[in-house]
Amino acid sequence: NGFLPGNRSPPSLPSLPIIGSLLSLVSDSPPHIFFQQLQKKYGDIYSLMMGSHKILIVNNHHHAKEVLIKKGKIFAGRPRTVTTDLLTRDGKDIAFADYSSTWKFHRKMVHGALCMFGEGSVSIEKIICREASSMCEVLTETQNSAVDLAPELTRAVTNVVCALCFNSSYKRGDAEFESMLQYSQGIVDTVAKDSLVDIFPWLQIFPNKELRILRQCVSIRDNLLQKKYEEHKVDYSDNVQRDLLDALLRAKRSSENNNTSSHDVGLTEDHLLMTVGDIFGAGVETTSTVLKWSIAYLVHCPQVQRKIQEELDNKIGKDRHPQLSDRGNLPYLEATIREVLRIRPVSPLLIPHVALQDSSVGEYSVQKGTRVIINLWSLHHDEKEWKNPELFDPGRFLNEEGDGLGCPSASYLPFGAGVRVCLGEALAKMELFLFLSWILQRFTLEMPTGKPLPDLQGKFGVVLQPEKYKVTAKLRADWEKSPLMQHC
Ligand code: HEM
Ligand code: PLO
Repeated sequence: NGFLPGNRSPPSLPSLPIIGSLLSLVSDSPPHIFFQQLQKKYGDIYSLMMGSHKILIVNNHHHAKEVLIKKGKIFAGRPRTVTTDLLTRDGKDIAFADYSSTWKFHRKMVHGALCMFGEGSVSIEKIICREASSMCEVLTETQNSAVDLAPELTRAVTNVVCALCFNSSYKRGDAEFESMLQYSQGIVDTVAKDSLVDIFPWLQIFPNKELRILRQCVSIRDNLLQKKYEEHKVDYSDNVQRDLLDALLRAKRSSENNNTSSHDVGLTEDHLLMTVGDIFGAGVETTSTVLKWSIAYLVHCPQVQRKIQEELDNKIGKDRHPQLSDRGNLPYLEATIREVLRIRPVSPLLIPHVALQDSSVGEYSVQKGTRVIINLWSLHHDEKEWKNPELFDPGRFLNEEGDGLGCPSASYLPFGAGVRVCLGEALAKMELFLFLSWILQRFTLEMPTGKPLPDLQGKFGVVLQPEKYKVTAKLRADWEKSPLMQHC
């Protein structure tokens, strides 16, 4: 009967033969907003066809948690698409790789390598603070002029992940860094957008501008990764592990010494390059995007900025730098970071999941092979869960007394959850906390006179990025006198 879980089909959009319910033909809104709007007509959970693929769209947190956590393993697959196959040599990475023992192995290795930095002599905290300090120096130089902070924020974030992956860093104006910025933007603009080629792979035989850009950018990226790989092979030693690439090389060598074929465990050169490429790419694009959103909201809401600065002045003062151990003492800053991740999630549709066997979500049956899209945008803007969801209000993450953090809603999953949860969550949170606290302790960010406020809509892609904007960073009162300025 219709009341048992899992034996009814979900409501579905009418679909035309061959093209399915092709979205770009029916809506001007970006997909996360269009899928949210469709709830009014079809309910929280509905299905549609993209070409020949059946897609289930999930718009509420109960169903999202059933997919990601309760039935996490069943829904741990990833679809293969033309663009992600190009980026990852047919899914030899982590994020776009289907569920397999190789994927599991690489996830574990990366996790281990990231943990190593917690204990090592050069801790992640030291690396981040080094970059924060260098960023503040640059901001001091460009003081009071209208600047696009994006390149400097991105360089800081890149250098952190560069230290972790390759034990290297970039100076200002470095040609390799400039080329990385370019190819990476090209990839963000073209990959995993459910473009027509992903729906109709046969369209690849026609000239296609986006695909040409993607191929070009991927080839430049691959050269960079190959170069780092060759350099590491030359300097490799079993006794020292400098970074993630060394950890991967060690695993590869030890499997070869044990006479297991690197193909069996997925430790081919392709796998190593694609794994480190994922961490490098994710490390650069996600955190820098959140920093750009944070600053855009801070110049929109000067009262939020002032409150963070008051908290920093009271808890840290002007004689020392913020450090990770201050995190528990700065709830308003922490609440602000949480609110930015709510209102503008980096990855508003996560990465699509795939049902690895026949299953169900809520009362609806789901066939093996169905692609499941969790609309994080709907979860984070659900009016039943959040008061005025479009309002930027860090206060909603504080407890009733306003002196600590609270948990306003369970409809909040900025990093996903379950077996496919983000691998960089801890790293990203450390970076966001340290970079923002270092900047705001010293500077006030403002709109240059006469310039419009940053646009807050965002460009949809594999990450939701803000449009470019300029701000001025003004040194706060009394800062010239601070002993910290001497290091700067
Ligand atoms: C996956 C969010 C930073 C590495 C994801 C997913 C989300 C996410 C939503 C998809 C989960 C799913 O498909 O169910 C974020 C946010 C970040 C961030 C909001 C910054 C604030 C990072 C960083 C790294 C990273 C810094 C690298 C160190 C990854 C990887 C995956 C992933 C490798 C794929 C996991 C898998 O498929 O098994 N992230 N991420 N992320 N993230 Fe992050
Ligand atoms: C960003 C552009 C890089 O050049 C390549 C790259 C690798 C990993 C991707 C990342 C891009 C975008 C953000 C992704 C990340 C893996 C996990 C992360 C998709 C495409 C998120 C937020 O899910």
